[in-house]
Amino acid sequence: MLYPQSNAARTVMDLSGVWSFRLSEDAPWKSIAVPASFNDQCPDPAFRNHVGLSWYKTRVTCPAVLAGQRLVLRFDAVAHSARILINGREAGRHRGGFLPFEIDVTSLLSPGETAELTVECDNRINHATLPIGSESDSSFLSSDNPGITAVEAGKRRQQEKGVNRPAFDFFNYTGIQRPVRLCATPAHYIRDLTLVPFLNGDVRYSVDGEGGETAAVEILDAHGQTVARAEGNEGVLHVPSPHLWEPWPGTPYLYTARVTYGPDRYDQSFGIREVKVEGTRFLINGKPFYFHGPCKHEDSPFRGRGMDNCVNVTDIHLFHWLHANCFRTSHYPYAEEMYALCDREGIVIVDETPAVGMWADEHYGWDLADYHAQVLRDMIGRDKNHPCVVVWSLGNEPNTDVYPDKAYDYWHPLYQLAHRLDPQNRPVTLVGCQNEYEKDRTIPSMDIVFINRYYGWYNLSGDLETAQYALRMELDWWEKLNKPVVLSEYGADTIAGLHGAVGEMFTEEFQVAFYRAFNACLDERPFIVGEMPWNFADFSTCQGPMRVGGNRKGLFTRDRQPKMAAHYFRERWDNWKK
Ligand code: GCB
Repeated sequence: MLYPQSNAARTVMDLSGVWSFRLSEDAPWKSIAVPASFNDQCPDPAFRNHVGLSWYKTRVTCPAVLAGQRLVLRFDAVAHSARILINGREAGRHRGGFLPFEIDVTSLLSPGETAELTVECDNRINHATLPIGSESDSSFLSSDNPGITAVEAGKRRQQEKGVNRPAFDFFNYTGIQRPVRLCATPAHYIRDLTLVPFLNGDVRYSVDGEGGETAAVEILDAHGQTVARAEGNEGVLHVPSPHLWEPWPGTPYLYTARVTYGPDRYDQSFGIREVKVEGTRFLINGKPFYFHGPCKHEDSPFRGRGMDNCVNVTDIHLFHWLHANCFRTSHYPYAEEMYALCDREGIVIVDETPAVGMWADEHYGWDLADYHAQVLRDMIGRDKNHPCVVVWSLGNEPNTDVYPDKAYDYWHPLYQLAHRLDPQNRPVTLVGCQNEYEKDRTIPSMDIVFINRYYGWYNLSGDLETAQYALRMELDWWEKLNKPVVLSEYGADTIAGLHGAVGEMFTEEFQVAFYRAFNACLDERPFIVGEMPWNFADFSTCQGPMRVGGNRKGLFTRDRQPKMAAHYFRERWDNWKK
């Protein structure tokens, strides 16, 4: 799906602002900022912990000058599902909280008039949503388990109250978390555009349009000079002496493909680069690439998971400060603005679906595969033209070792589908959790292996010498696979300002010692092509005995101040060469 654009042929009206909001149909309307998660905007546990439906309302005036145009409402993301009403009448629905959807409102919004727009959100998570949540599970109340303890009775009460536990370790922020726009295009319009660049300067393109027009495509260089031109809805353009898109510290050179399609026009920026796995190496433009950068979350004070360009830009400048070159969109596709920013800043992205929390053995029996395939289709469809995206991640830490064959039968078709869907055929991975890796068939079957490991933290806690012993033993096993391997998560919760000369768990000294111990093992092994500390910044989670005001594994605090480990990585990654 194309990102909204205002240009000579198209108009975009941003509907961001203060809307009205309520958590139940009989509650009074309150002010709410859009886009942002609603959870932290009001000092009320009912907002923070809300489970179920909620309603947003605003008024939209469609300018009279848009008469005769095709009009769509474009929602970049509403978590986790949405029903859209115009003047009280349902105009569309969408399932899933991290990808955009459009609703054609040409016949519902009259140019020159004002309409009421209502968005009904549902933030419940269960075994049929991505990410996964625990829905009412009354198995512990079954007749063969008559001895209900006080705790079990308490759990039953929680279910009656509608507590909805995430099966994942980040706060279930929800609402209209990304921009909403009214977009106008001519009636004959460009629906989609696909670009496949090659290092020799060839760019294969195809234009999907409505209206039977013939497309004309021009490629402009970074100065706006036309360097190639073609007619037809598909073909190959040639850019002479191409400048390549190189990840930081190289130059992330961007071209623009300018498409004219009858009355419509669209400018798509893109980069010329190639990505490939060869033996144990990961190559960008034929050169070995070493992933070094922390994983992220979309998470910041007040906004929750709300899209904010200021937060994104600050984070990417901090990535430069760290000399980092990548991140994974753990654990869901991020807002489109972030990918555009990384295209221009040369930061590489591993793009992940929201398939997280699939650790229960039974999930392979759930009817999730079709929906998961749809999410993968929508994510690749949205992000395929971004040069910064170099790997697709099918999901995070599913259970793949307890029923290895069932797991493989679930994930392998998705792996094949990702390859079929991606016109640039990027490498595909699935991020593996600490498990019985020798039994697992799925993670080793990926193009590039991503593994999350917490030796010395969740296990062998505090004993970094033994953690190294265990990690080395495991890496000996992965070495035999002859594939590139990335340590895609490793880290230790650290309370900023907590120090100790001996450096025990939770101190800033321990966090540094933990990373030193792991990195010493990674540095010994050429098949390790990446280190991705968990996490860039502290982030909000649901409450629990293992979380002190959220997950504290950040190199930075939640308000983006560096801990000692950030300084450690900044030094390690300066002029980084493995
Ligand atoms: C993991 C998960 C991540 C958690 C992290 C942790 O393996 O992938 O979502 O936040 O561990 O800190 O426990």
